[in-house]
Amino acid sequence: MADPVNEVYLADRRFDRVLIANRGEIAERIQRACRELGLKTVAICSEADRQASYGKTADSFLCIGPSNAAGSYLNQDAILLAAHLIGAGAIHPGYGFLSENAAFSEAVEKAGIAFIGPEAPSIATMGDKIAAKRAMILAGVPCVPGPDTALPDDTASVERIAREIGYPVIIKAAGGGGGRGMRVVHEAEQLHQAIALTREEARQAFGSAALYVEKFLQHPRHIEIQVLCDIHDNAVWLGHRDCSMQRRHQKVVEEAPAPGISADMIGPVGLACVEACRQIGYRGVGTFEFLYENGAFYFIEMNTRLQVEHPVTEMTSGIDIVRAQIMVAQGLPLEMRQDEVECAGHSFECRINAEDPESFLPSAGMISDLALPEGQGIRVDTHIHAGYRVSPYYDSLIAKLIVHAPTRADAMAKMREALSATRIEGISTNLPLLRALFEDEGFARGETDIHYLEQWLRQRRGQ
Ligand code: MV4
Repeated sequence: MADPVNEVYLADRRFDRVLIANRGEIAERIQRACRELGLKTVAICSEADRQASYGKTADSFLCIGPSNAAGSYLNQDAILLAAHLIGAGAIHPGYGFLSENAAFSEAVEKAGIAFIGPEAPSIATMGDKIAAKRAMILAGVPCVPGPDTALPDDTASVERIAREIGYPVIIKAAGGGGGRGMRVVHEAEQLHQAIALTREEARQAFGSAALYVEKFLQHPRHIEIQVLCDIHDNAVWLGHRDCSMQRRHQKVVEEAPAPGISADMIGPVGLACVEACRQIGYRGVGTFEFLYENGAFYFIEMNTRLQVEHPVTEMTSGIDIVRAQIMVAQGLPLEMRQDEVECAGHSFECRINAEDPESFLPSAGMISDLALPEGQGIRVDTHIHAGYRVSPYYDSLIAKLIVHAPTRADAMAKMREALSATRIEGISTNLPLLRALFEDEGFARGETDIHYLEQWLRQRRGQ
């Protein structure tokens, strides 16, 4: 490397021991990537996870707090203390917990430890959905119609803005995201009450009363673009995913690529995402979330973390996203250029949850017996085993079943086979629901939108 400044920066960010500030399947996934890179691993746990197998395979294992996440996986001081005690040079936050906490990213880096994720200002910008939208408009990323500024207070201006956009509109909290703090408004008469209610919720839940308004899209699909950026101004996008199959903002099935979206349609959007990353000096992995309706893409949010559904993109792109994420955190340059990224075949992921298939209530308890599928094009990311006790303290995801095949129809057939070879005894899971979904003809035709699964569940209950 010719640039001496970069050389220093590179040396500064190198590390040989990674603390994984997470649990469950993703703790195991990150550990695998660390080992492949020759890095030592530090696992942490709460009291509920003392028996977890990710603790046994790590080089160090510390219990840092009680079962409730606030005292353990969200306890920044305890995690930093653990990192100092064991001499970890980096912290990987996984997803959820502290992964999108700007203050944590900053505290970690201030402590001389590499945060395996973006710098605090990038996280903060994307956490403020108005600032995120403004950054995207500046970079040429297509956004949902509506101002990139907070709603003013005066009634007349608000009414004019909504009228200009055209009803229905959606009121969203700047501090919200992931489905929290939003309200649809169908006519002017409902506008002021909706704003008052959403503002109050936003104040309570996010500590900020800032709101913004957009055109409400009634039947969109949810399509994501995965990006990967180093600190040397290189950025690539790794194709797209369709995550429309959700219930109450919890994704159930994801796939890559999004069916029926041609390279011509999405190519310019992917390039705009990469351009946005360069403009804001983004580091690490990220996901641009879009709504897609009537042939057009509309940015809604950017996730600044590794996502649950990253495997479908790994299967189609052949790129180990977690390995790349750790390498860019070390200051290393990306190993691939955009013209070397080639996506092939089709991948599905099913999220297997410990929950009642009718009521969706979490199902805790001991897994008495377990059979997982194997074979060509089949991947299972999980932390469970026979004798494992599913804890009521954390989210109900217990395994991700991922398949890859040449075509979407082949991948669906492989998923049907993989689901039928999966047996989890002792607790309830959503396996029956997933099996039925992969028999659904509308889904097979790729005729889904963000409401499809909820409508399908209602119809199924009606029968
Ligand atoms: C929208 C929308 C329709 N129009 N914005 C929900 C989660 C958050 N990320 C944004 N969300 C939505 N924003 C406009 N202008 C519909 C949703 C939405 C949704 C989006 C993605 C996946 C599932 C969803 C379920 C309900 C509503």
